[in-house]
Amino acid sequence: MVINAERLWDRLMELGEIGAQESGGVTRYSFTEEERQAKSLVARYMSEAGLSVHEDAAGNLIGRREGTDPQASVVLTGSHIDTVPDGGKFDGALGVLAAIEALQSMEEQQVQTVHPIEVIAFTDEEGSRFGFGMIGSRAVAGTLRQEDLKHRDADQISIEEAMRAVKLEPERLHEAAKAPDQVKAYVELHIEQGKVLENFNEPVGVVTGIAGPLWQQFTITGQAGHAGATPMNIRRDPVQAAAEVLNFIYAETKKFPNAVATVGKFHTLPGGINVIPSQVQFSLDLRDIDEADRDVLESRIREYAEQTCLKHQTVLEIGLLQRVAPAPSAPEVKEAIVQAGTLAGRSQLPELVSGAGHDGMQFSSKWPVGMIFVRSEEGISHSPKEWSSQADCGQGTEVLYHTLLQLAQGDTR
Ligand code: HGY
Ligand code: MN
Ligand code: MN
Repeated sequence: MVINAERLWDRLMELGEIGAQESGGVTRYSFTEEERQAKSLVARYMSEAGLSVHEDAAGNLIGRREGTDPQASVVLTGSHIDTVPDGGKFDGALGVLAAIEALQSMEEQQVQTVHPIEVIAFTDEEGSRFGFGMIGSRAVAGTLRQEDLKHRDADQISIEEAMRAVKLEPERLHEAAKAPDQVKAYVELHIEQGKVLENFNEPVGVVTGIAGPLWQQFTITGQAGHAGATPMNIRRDPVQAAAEVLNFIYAETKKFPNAVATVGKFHTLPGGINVIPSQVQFSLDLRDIDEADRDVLESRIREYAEQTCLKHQTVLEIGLLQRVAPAPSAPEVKEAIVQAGTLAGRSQLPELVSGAGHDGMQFSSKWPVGMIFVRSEEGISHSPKEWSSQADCGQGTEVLYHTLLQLAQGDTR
């Protein structure tokens, strides 16, 4: 192996201890003490790999390895080290640590590349804290707007306030943006988070495209009342309306071959056992690799929800949290990954779509993007049970090493 799989594994396990939960899962939200500890550990790994390390105006942690041509555009790689609540040790973390491992191995083997290579731990990819994600990669893409920083967490702290609390200056966000001609390509290694590779009995795969997530907040307002004294036929019960809307969402989504719908948050107010709720709020995460299909599904859901809430004499509001377009992989990056697979001893890398969203989606309209997937055991992710084997992580990192060499026009002299 051209990379040190044991070193990578030890770092994965060490990073996984920061934000560890009793469940065995990991919770590391952006702009928190857990994230600060994780970033200083990863910065140490970057230094050990011989990289120059800095944090940009959006809080992205960046390790850079120079190439022989100081004028050459940069090859980007990396992922994120923030997590979902009670998530796993591999989602995001593997992509950052594998990239550091690949660059450290190049350094130890005195391999030179023409293009510089940067590994980035992007700020807040998940969106778990504020309901708005990919903050760091949007900043690098130059698409993060000041108004995006108004999203608030459960304690009503805005992204802007949270950034200032960790000494970031949101008014300087534009400094994190990279112009398209500054970047040659972006490649990310990530766990698959599904069962395709396991079904193929393959440790590593190449991604053909990333499904686009649409996140919405539904609020249905009715009339609070006495659970015992209010006959069913005069209630204006928002939960009854929501139940019919949810059933429609699941049934309608199944009519589209690649669409998925998830209601991850569901909250009733005032929340008394014997009180007909005055209001219900729920989130909708709607995804498809085909944007036209997602648009049709979105409008059917909206129409049905409007009719249903009217029928129940309740008031509907649908708030947009984030809308990310599906992102196709660039042929030249996909080809580099397939070639790298051959060099890593895996000549026929299986191809698959990413159902999960990733930072690379923010770049696909600006510079070539591609992804390498590592098998997830039982396809489980966003869970303490998330797991990939040391061997699979090593294999994936080997493919990343060769991919970076090809993209950065390195030679293994
Ligand atoms: O939600 C996602 O697809 C990713 O885990 N952020
Ligand atoms: Mn995730
Ligand atoms: Mn991820």
